[in-house]
Amino acid sequence: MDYAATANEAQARIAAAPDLDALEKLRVEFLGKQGSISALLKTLGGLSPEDRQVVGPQIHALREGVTAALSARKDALEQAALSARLAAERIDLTLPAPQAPRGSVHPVSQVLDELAEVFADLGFSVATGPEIEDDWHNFTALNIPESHPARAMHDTFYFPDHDAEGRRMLLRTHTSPVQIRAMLAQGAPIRIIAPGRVYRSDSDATHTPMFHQVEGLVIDKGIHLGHLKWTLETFLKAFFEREDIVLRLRPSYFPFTEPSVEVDVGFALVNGKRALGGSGDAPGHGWMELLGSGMVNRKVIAAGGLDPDEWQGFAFGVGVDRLAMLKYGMDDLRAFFDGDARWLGHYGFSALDVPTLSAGVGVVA
Ligand code: 2NL
Repeated sequence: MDYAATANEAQARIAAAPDLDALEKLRVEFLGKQGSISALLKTLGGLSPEDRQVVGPQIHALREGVTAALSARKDALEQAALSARLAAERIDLTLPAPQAPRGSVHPVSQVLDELAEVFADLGFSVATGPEIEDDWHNFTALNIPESHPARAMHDTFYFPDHDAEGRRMLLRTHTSPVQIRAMLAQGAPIRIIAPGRVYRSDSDATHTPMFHQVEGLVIDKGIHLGHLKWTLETFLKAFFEREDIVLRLRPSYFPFTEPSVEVDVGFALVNGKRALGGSGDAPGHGWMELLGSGMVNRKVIAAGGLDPDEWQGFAFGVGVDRLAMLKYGMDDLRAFFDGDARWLGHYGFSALDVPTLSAGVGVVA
């Protein structure tokens, strides 16, 4: 038998195997239990030792040659399959990526950023503090004692349990306690705003049980009502981006300020909506109550650990949600906190619209 010719023929068929299935069939045909080369190996047993010495190595060489050829073809076919897969599954990075859904900045967050920017320019820093407060920081330090009617006015959410020191805990009804904490922690002089969430048990078309407030506090020597008026006027002009903002100061009462001043801003009716600007006394105009403020009560300065004969100050408070509605034209407060993505899509701001004084704190729609 011509083993060399058999080897050549087997090699040629193996090299021509089109895929791994065909290759496996060839392996079975040559080397399987019933395979042709296996059959040749079995014939060795029937040969004389002399013949076996001659034929044996040739058959073994044939088997090794075929085994090597099968292995080489297998590698080649697998490599080709991998190359084909890599070519087919290649990602074309030059294609534009599909637009990912983008979130937007809530108007309250936007306005809080704008307030921080405006007041930073006036030398104020931002102070924050806990939303769960004790009675003393929220009421007593602010000259609102236990029996004071203002406590009932505040419609406070109290916690059922007292803290480790036996203090009654509550959800803060204003951000004033942050300012008390700042006075105690850093002393005078002080120029801070305290923005954040506050809570009152109150719920109707114009009140939500959680809302946002910003308070401001200035403590220094020789501070008077003139500083208060200039600061609020400068703030409102920068925030509403109008030079024609006109203030009207009216006497009022808050336990934490003396004297206390309610601040109204003149508005005009434009297309049935109130637009701030101009004197409220002009024909077709009116006054809108916007801020509460006053000179810090001596008792509150003392509660903040300062000597009221040495330090004076003014303070103010204003609703952030109300400022946002006035500036950006929403008319339903409750929609602010519904979490409706469609509302946010309409009234939300781009995260890239960072308010700056140089570029304008407002956003052109
Ligand atoms: C309002 C009234 C006001 C203050 C808040 C204040 C804080 C300290 C001391 C004194 Cl630590 N006063 N805050 C003063 C006057 C008015 O808010 O109607 N807010 C919406």
